[in-house]
Amino acid sequence: MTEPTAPDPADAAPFRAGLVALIGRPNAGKSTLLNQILGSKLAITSSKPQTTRDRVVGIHTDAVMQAVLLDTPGIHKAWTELNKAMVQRATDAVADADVVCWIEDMTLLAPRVAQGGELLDGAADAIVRILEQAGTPVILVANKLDVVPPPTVLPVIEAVRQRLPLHAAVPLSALTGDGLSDLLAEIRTALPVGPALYDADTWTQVSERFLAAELVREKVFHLTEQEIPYSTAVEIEVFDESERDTRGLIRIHAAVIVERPPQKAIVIGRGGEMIKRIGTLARKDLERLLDAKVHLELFVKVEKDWTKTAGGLRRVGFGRT
Ligand SMILES: Nc1nc2c(ncn2[C@@H]2O[C@H](COP(=O)(O)OP(=O)(O)OP(=O)(O)O)[C@@H](O)[C@H]2O)c(=O)[nH]1
Ligand SMILES: [Mg+2]
Repeated sequence: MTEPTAPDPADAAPFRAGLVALIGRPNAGKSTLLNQILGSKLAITSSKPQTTRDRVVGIHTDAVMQAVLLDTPGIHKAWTELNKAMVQRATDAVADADVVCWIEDMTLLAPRVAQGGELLDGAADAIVRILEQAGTPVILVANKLDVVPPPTVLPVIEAVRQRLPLHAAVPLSALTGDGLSDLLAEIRTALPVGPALYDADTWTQVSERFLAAELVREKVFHLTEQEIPYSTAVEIEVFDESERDTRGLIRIHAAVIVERPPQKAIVIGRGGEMIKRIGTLARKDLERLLDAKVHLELFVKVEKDWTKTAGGLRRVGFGRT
């Protein structure tokens, strides 16, 4: 006869680790959710769609799991080479992941219940097809619950369940963090049992150079209109840390790349006013993030029609993170 033994807490909660892809339509709140989970600003966000262009990796580690989170560009109909590359990034992330969080914007879908129309639109349908093909377990994240009455969300979740088997559905607000602990608990149950993939204090895989370029690009998204944000890339040409230890100073030179000369004039602004605002805001964020003083020099250059060809994407450094 075997003696009963006290349950080992480690058995009750075996450590789990794996890859979690955050996918969804543009503007759904994927990057906001990543930042909320990490408790730090890693991914740039804006009220304009198609802000994220490449995948951004953030790592959440707690006592019971390590979730390696992949933020991805929004899934949309893609015409230019840049847009095709963006959607491909998201599709690849789904294939690589142990679990997918499909972030949906309830401010878009929930009002359709009252209108009696189709709950799932073409964008949701495109996402369902990608998920079906990959066969990765899916958690539906019904986002922006701070501004949508919770009862209106249930029919949307039901409609999704009828199209696609779900591991779980979690209503939350990525902006306020309300509901986040439920999501983390569901993510954990979908991850394989296994050891951490990264040190517990590693929180991202992206380089400081990439973060610097992204923060400058975010300010262009916030401060310019129409096609300008979508025609802009940022390349870091100098990232000089030689005085980081002695004076706490980092010198950064970045090129803001646009597609056509009139766009260059707009990004520079009258008397250089626009590029100055972009630089000032980006420098403040960078100093916080890098915990150093930052000397940021920006200049604007034209790389004709860079979004439209594969060669153009390479010339602006797209995909080098
Ligand atoms: N009210 C509210 N707004 C949110 C919430 N989550 C995100 N937003 C806003 O939605 C907008 C888009 O957020 P992002 O996180 O940039 O969206 P994304 O899905 O990463 O967008 P792309 O990178 O363009 O695909 C921003 O203005 C956010 O502040 C939320 O829970 N509530
Ligand atoms: Mg994003």
